[in-house]
Amino acid sequence: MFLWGTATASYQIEGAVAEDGRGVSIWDTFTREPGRVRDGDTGDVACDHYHRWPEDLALMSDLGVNSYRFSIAWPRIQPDGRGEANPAGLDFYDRLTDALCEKGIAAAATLFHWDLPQALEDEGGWLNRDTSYRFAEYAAVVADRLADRIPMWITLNEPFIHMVYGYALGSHAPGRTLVLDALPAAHHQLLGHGLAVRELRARGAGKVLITNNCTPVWPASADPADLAAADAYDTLHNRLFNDPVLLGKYPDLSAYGVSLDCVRNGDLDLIGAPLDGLGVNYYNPTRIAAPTDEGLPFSDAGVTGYPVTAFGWPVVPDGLRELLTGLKARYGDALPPVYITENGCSQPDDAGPGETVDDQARIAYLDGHITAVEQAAAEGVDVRGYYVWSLLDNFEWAEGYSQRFGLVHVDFATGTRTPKASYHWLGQRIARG
Ligand code: GBH
Repeated sequence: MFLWGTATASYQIEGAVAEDGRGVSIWDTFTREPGRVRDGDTGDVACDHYHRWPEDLALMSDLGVNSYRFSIAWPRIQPDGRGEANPAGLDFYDRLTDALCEKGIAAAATLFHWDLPQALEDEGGWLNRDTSYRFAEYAAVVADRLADRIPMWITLNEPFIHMVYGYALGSHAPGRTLVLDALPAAHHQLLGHGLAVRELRARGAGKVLITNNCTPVWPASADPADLAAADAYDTLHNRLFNDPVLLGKYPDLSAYGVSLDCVRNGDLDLIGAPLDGLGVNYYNPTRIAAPTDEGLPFSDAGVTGYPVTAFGWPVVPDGLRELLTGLKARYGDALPPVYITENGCSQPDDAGPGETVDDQARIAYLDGHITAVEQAAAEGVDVRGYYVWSLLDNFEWAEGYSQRFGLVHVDFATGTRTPKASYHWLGQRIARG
């Protein structure tokens, strides 16, 4: 059965950051530092999903999705990132899971969508190899409680973005600016993934995946310098995360003046353990040119000539077909079934009070990308699910509440949810199959 779903993430929707024993996450810290997030927004209340989740489940049930991708907040389970589980934290996800089962919506739980316990960041976060072991321990605690009822597990969300924005450029928590020295954060996340897979398997968890954000890389021209730069970008963005999990080895990075000397014997055996699927988040392609400064082996030339979302991201539905057929061409039989675990766009909230947001640009975006998935399937790619980012307007990281990705409008002053035109459109699209 093809999975139609909506996706969310804990810090972006839950709020209730100080309730029921939840510990502090790096995003609690980051959002309190002046100048980090637009308008000083925080996830303290967000969509208040922690209290309003029954309403959100009813919205999904009415929409007609058969799966829901959400993430579990590590600091709710282990407030300091280690040791004894906090029962109230586990209880929250237990209730949510039971309610999903009752509604016949298959849970797809992401274990890490960027809200690391601050106590672990204080010891180096993902730059510290110990965090990988802590992550596996956390995965085991969650699986002990929920593996019998959650059919799909996603270890990490977009380790590339977490490394680049969190550790290389500093625009996300924990706000470090290490540039290429951030690379250990890639390996330690992937090692954490591999160690967690072992714990999940030992507890009979159903399907186990990782979600990577992938982008087709377009060279800016046929100039050899642009081609080489595009290859470098493809290696660092896509292959650095897909090769180790699908092929059990890292791509050769020696040409880029970086090395992964934190890799130890046996790590890649863990990281390369077979998966039941690859989660792919797709937003847009990337156009790359030769480097313009000394720091990086490429520069971003920008995709032009397409419509853009409110965020300014180019809208290229065929890029998703290109990405999927490209993955099949590159990995062949080593590519497991693919699930599009995120796809969607931001659009301004242009409705007056009480009006339905008539988000025609979002409808066109979703329609085009769903068609691209169908085309990739017709070209031989085994795609088994499509999750819209996102169910609700939510806390959009460094952009705060200024970028709205929801199928459902959220009034952040009152918490009121109102389905947008795209919600109604998607319901009909799902019903059509
Ligand atoms: C996802 O990250 C996250 O998983 C999710 O939490 C988040 O809310 C959602 O996307 C929306 O942001 O080529 O300059 O136009 C997505 C990571 C990074 C993908 C920036 C698109 C486009 C930049 N994104 N990228 S550009």
